[in-house]
Amino acid sequence: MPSSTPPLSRITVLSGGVGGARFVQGLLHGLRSGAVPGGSADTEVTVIANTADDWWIHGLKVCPDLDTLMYTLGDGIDVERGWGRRDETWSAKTELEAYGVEPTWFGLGDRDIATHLVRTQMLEAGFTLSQVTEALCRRWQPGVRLLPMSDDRVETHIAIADPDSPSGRSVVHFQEYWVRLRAAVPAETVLVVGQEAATPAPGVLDAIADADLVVLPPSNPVVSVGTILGVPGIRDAVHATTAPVVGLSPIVGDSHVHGMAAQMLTSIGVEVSAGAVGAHYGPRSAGGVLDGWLVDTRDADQVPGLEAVGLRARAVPLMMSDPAATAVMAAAAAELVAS
Ligand code: FO1
Repeated sequence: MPSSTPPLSRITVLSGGVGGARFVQGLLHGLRSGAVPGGSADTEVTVIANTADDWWIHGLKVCPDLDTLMYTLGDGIDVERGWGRRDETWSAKTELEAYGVEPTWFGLGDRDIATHLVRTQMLEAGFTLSQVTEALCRRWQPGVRLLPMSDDRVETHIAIADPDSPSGRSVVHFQEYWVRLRAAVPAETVLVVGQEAATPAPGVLDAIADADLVVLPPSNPVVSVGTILGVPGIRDAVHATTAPVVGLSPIVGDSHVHGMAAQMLTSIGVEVSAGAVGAHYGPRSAGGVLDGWLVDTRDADQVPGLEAVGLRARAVPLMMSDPAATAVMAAAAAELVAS
């Protein structure tokens, strides 16, 4: 490790669900194995999670990205699905269907329901989402400090063309767009309800200001990282932090690796390419939030264009096939902005 490598005592990651969770898992693997220059097993990792996917369903508050991070890092996740619990059963879901209770297209597993019952009871008792998350993590021990982006209610809704509606459009909750519609229809507009009135959760702004490194993992740049940055005060904090800020492209080639980043980028008029997402986040020298941007080796031709707009850029393999491969990505991200 070159002696010039600054120590990484505190790393802060702004994360969505599946992609972000896989990245953080690899980052922790890299820190523990000494693969991340300047980092170690003692490095404190704070994850600021997107909560705009959250949804009240069957009277329960479901927080998909918080739970995917908590279950993945706490080793309770169903790896195939990328959400919900391993060894899950679906008796409650089957009974709800027998009662004809909608939506039947969104399934809560029996084990997962316990998490939502605890969370809903605590919220109704007056605890904040931050306090609930801290309590749930006492069981799961994710190995990071897991913070919701805000304790206020923020929910992403999607406007879609709807020939059956008099206005020709209808608005659906993000979960309906993603789960029932499978993001198969164009998203005309992304509406993040409650975002303007939201405030960063306790500890969020300090975690950004006090970090030695801030990372934007390969989560959805619009409805995951974008919704976190959109909480008033957070984008400014990332722009202003003394820590270097580095991101990893969720787009490889001409599409996303997982999820629906392509549809979301198109809906906000951003080209679906690794370079365009880096430019969308923008270099801090031009008012953006990034110092460095990693693209996949297949997009190496986009590195010069990124450097031309003021970003440090490098092409490395970005397939998070396992924690060891992801650890190499995390190390490359730290190295890119270390000097
Ligand atoms: N995704 C699905 O495709 N089908 C489901 O029935 C479903 C249920 C579900 C329940 C709890 C939870 O935390 C996540 C769930 N998800 C489901 C995934 C969820 O839509 C995504 O994890 C995020 O919202 C998008 O990143």
